[in-house]
Amino acid sequence: MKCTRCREPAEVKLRAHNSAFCRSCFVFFFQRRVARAVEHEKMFDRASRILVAVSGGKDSLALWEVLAEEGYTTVGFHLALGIGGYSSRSRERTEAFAAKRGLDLRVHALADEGLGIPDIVSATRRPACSACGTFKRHYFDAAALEFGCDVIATGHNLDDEAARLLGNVLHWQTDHLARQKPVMQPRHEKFVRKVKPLYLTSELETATYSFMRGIDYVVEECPNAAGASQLTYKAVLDRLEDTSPGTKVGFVRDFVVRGSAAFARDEEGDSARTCEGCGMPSFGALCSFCSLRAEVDRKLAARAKPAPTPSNA
Ligand code: Q46
Ligand code: ZN
Repeated sequence: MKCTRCREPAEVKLRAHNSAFCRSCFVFFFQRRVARAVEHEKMFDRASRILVAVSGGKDSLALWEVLAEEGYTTVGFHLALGIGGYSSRSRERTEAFAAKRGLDLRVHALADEGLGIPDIVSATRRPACSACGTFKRHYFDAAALEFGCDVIATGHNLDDEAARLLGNVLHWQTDHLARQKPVMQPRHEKFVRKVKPLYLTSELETATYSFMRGIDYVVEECPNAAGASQLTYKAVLDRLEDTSPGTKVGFVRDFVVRGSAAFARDEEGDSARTCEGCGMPSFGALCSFCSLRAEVDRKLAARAKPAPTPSNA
């Protein structure tokens, strides 16, 4: 197997692109693919200050490395979720990655407030990923504002986007389909644009890039990911990809190019109020983050109340 670009022996075969690459040509291919997504979708430019949401996994660390090497101004932001050993290892890897490359990393640890994801789940009985999503959205938005960033970049890859799209289509979640874009424009002056530069880059490609570049990332999945329907959708898509390479990239790219406009909606008036708790934009008196925190506080307080003593009457 020869490299499609330079004819040297290839190390990786990408069936979806009908190509094979040696190490240096793969790195070139990967970086160019990310750069093209950024330019084509007008995600940001050289003047932008980019908040890169880094989890410690391969996708977000690979993204951060590519953007930093391309000369973009980046600030890494890691939200430590307080999910036991998984979160400690994720934080360690992220901090080591940033230190080794001299990159600017800011960390916010939920456990410092005594409110990790498991505490929220045990207080409210909400699904972990729903609580986690609410917290991530809030802290990413707040961090962009605090650190003067004008765009938030996340490491969602092609496999994530294809699985999400399949789930949204299977349940005809038209609101979610309207929001499934590689670039989400802000709906309030305190919000910034959200972008996914890896939306056409597969998990296999980010894993290969991370391996070739010696990125030491957290391999284990979050314990709460097990059983998530996303994993089932990914497995189905893997089977389709296996028999018909290029299915995932076609599914996601063609949805963005041809399908998403059908679900576009007028978003004016969304988040028009200011949250009385945190000052961020909200639909009601409290944003969803502050409502969730209030619910946790209420339930913990109720739990802490001494049980009523039986009366003698
Ligand atoms: S970190 Fe959070 Fe994921 Fe863990 S609790 Fe669910 S959403 S699975 S990307
Ligand atoms: Zn709030």
